[in-house]
Amino acid sequence: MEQGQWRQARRLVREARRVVALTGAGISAESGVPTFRDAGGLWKSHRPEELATPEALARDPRTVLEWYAWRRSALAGCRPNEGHRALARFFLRRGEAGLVTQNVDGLHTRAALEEAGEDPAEAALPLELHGAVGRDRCESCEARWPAEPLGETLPRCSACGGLRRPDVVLFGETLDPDLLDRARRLAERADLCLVVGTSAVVYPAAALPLATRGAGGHIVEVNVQRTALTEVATLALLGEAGTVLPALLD
Ligand code: BJW
Ligand code: ZN
Repeated sequence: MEQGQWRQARRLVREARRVVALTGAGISAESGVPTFRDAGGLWKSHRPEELATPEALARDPRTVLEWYAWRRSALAGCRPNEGHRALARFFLRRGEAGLVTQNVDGLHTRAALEEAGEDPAEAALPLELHGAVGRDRCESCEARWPAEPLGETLPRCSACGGLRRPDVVLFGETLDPDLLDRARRLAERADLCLVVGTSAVVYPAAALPLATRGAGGHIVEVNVQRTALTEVATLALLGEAGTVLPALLD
């Protein structure tokens, strides 16, 4: 990567009064979590565009729940990497909330807990726009539980009998309006939006960096390849998040 680009990126980080970061599956790739749309990504071998929809869940709940059970077991061996850690340290140090993620793997939260010790400032905890695969929720009421292994029969809500399902946002489902509101406000107020490891094609998350830019702020992208957002970014740093983020933020 060019020296000049690095200098400029570091200056943007140093001089920004408010920073927001939007992350996607790419930041967890180096932890061994498959991405969605790259070669070898989840989308290819498992057709999640068919599985990750409310229609699939209604039609064939067992298959969808088994797919998530497989995802959970694959995640069990994964740990946060240097990219998650660098972001956690950065926001802890600045004492401001700013981390927004599309990921459901919980690795940002684990990195924040590990970097901050016993009592992490709320600042470093991410807004998880698409939910968390480690939680279940009732399809019909507000009940939520830690995820449990799948048994012989479909899991049901003890309060209302509704289907117990992963607490994630499927295609065509709406995001939690409060979370989305908070993320939008962060993006609008930030003078720098750091966009890490996302193809930036899934809305409304993909619109957040544009909100920063629309309000006069900068976008700095970190990705191993160009994306839908590269054209409108002030800077695009090509490289792996686990290498680029510590160099940029520490
Ligand atoms: C690295 C790397 C390394 C690799 N270092 N980088 C407006 C316009 C058009 C359509 C819509 C719209 N508004 C809403 C829609 C419909 C839809 C949508 O956006 N569709 C588009 C695909 C066109 N959106 C929705 O349905 C959302 N709901 C909603 O808006 O409700 C209201 C509404 C409904 C319908 C119509 C209109 C309004 C909900 C979206 C929920 C997304 N859910 C999923 C699954 C979550 C649960 C699960 O995990 O199973 O979320 S889909 C999947 O995509 C997952 C991800 O969070 C999300 C984003 O993917 P991400 O993170 O970008 O991953 P990849 O694989 O795409 O990219 C990885 C990147 O990393 C690549 O660029 C690599 O190069 C890079 N990389 N290694 C750095 N080491
Ligand atoms: Zn219920």
